[in-house]
Amino acid sequence: NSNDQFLSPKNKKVMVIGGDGYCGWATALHLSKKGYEVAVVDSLVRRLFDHQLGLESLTPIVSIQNRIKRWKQLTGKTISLYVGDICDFEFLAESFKSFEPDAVVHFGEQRSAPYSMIDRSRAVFTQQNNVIGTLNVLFAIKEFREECHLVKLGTMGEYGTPNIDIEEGYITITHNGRTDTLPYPKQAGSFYHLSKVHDSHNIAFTCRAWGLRVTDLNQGVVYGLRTDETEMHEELCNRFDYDGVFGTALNRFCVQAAVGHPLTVYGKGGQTRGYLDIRDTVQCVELAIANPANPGEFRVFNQFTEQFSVNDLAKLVTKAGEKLGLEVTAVSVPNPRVEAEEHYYNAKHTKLIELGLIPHLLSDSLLDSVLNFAIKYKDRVDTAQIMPNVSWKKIGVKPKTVSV
Ligand code: NAD
Ligand code: USQ
Repeated sequence: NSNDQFLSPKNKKVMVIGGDGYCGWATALHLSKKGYEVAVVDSLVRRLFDHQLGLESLTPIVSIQNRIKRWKQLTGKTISLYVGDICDFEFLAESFKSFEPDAVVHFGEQRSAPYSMIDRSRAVFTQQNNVIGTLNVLFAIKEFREECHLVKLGTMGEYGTPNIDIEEGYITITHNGRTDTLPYPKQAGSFYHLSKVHDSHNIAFTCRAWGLRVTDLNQGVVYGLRTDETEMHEELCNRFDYDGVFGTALNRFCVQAAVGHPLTVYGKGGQTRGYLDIRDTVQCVELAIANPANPGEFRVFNQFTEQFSVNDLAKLVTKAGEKLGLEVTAVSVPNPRVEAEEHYYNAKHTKLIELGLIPHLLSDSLLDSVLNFAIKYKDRVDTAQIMPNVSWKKIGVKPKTVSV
């Protein structure tokens, strides 16, 4: 295997920024299990958002310190922890100098589109946190670890929903008789999604100007809960968001079905996106690390395995729910977002498959297991958090506080 030299995780130190979050925690454990030396860097700001908005993960989650202790006790493996904000360059620089990463996986951003559309201050926070945080990571790599491979989480939402096929990062265009391969046009649909576009531009520039090596993973919507590692112990359990701000479509629908809430289809429900199982998120990141980009290369992968419309998801969850004896209904709620509700969507996603990704496709058994999980924890569901309450059109400068 020509990849053998990369696939050996020996002496490979991976810094997982955002390693206390949904994708980051599962990835940190997976890489640790595979023999990488892992450090989690996280400001824990996500736990603060939950407190501020009065939200809670469906699943109970213990502190990051106790998560890491439990992992050590079960596997003998050490995960280092750096608690701090990557927008604080001094903190980030110290973490780099102390850990000396060979690869950095960057999940550490404010990742909710609705959160970024609550009010002006949340919009500004999102772009400041995400864009400055990523810029700091780029500077830290240049200054302290020039060979380090950055694996950056982007989003499929950077492309929007154009009326032509979506390519992986770049498109070859012939214009007035001349041909060039250019970054694929970006038409993001929220201040959050736009922060990822801004990141991509800054990253592309630093690959060109400084020769950094970066892989941008334009990830679709993630669903699911368990990975081989998080299911080893209840204290390793991942977070699972179902509320109108942080919950994502399929995960929300499973919880709604479990508590007998009508499935919240926004508008016409023809909104189509790429989706993937969280077990594939961890697999994709591992593949990207094991096969690094070349110096100066800004490599872009579309990271999802299947496309669904919101209506497709509602149908699948209704069918799966019926099998478990649940009566599932769907309603069309006025769309709080500004987005196309019926549109063409065909996005390429072959590069990770070429590297060896074996997808876990959305199956009846997976839906059964996520639904059963939702049923298990249904007493923890705060049904008041289910309906969306952030409007793309009504966002204003007045700070929005949450009233009880
Ligand atoms: P999450 O909110 O669960 O986790 C993000 C983590 O980053 C949190 O633990 C948070 O405390 C930390 N963080 C945020 N800002 C930070 C900062 N300035 N310094 C240090 N730590 C910081 O989100 P997630 O769902 O795990 O998403 C992780 C990444 O993957 C994000 O970049 C997101 O945009 C991307 N992504 C997620 C999905 C999805 O469906 N969940 C889909 C596509 C892309
Ligand atoms: N939707 C509904 N009903 C719901 C929730 C969502 O119809 O109850 C619709 C939305 O209007 C949207 C689609 O489902 O058209 C997806 O929404 P989502 O909330 O599941 O996902 P999104 O806001 O796009 O954001 C999530 C993650 C984000 C990531 C993105 C990947 O929160 O971090 O970047 O998925 S992507 O969508 O490919 O850009």
